[in-house]
Amino acid sequence: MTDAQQLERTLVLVKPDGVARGLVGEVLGRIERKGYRLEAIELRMATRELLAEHYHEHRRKPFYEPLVEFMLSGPIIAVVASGDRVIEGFRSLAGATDPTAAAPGTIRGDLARDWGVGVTKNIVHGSDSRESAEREIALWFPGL
Ligand code: DAT
Ligand code: MG
Repeated sequence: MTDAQQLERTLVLVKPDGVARGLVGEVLGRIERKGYRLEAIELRMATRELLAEHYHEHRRKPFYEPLVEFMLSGPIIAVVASGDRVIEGFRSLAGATDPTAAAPGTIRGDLARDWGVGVTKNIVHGSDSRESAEREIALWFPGL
């Protein structure tokens, strides 16, 4: 297998808490300093329909409705980043889902905590597999 076969794209979202707190530059800077390439960036409001597709796997979970309401609470930065093993690499930069438990040095570990609303406000989303990445990129950036 050649290195070229590991070249991937991932969908990153800076969630409404990250945008509201002025952390867009911080998140994008970490992606760039790690050496990944930014392929597309857009500031936009999500819609209920888009989030229903994006979070389809979580639709029956108890946190689904609060999660969707949170994701609709303000603008989001949607990003496509590329690089070798970027899907795994960005998940590593992001840290664990629960920001209280996320390791220091990670985006969530350094910049987020439990604000009394559980683990919902954790600043970023990153695709978790090649299949999810391609599905999510097609949702947020049709035609890219
Ligand atoms: P990740 O974003 O780390 O991939 P996930 O896909 O399991 O995590 O969940 C999607 C988002 O849903 C997550 O970023 C925050 C929210 N979430 C997950 N588990 C939760 C829980 N137990 N309570 C509240 N929100 C939760
Ligand atoms: Mg996930």
